[in-house]
Amino acid sequence: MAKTVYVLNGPNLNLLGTREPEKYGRATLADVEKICRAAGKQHGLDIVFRQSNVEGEIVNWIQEAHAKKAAGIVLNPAGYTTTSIAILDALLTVKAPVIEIHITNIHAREKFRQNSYVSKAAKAVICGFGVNGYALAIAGIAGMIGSKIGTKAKR
Ligand code: CA2
Repeated sequence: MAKTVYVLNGPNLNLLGTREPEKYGRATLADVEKICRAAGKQHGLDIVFRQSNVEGEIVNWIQEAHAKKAAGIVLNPAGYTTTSIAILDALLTVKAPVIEIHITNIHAREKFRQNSYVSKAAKAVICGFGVNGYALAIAGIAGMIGSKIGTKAKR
């Protein structure tokens, strides 16, 4: 049976593609889901793809991913990146690799976007590749867990 990667998206990402295309591009969240499913297929991984504007719902999904023994979590915490100790605490219980992703290069933006709590629990961080960063994150997990065409890496 294929292993599952949870791709979780934080607040306002449901509006992706509707404003600030110069920063975030024109892809919608539905396009991002397609990118993730294609990357999952390529690496023999099932994808659970979700978005919420509610912090506790994201915490619940992280707990669900852990309980269901997901192979990894790709998380764009969006506005919760720099505020949510609840999300950090949930991630700290997860044994599988957590990849933090941002569409934009948060380090080239305002200072307040740069101090990520999520990074403290993340195995890796991807930012600045636009929405293709999601495919890179899934490929990264495939490599870490030695899935299908991924190369097994030491943890
Ligand atoms: O670059 C990223 O992926 C961010 O996580 C996006 C967040 C921002 O708060 C982070 O600092 C960086 C913003 C999410 C909302 O994004 C929208 C983009 C376009 C249209 C509507 C919402």
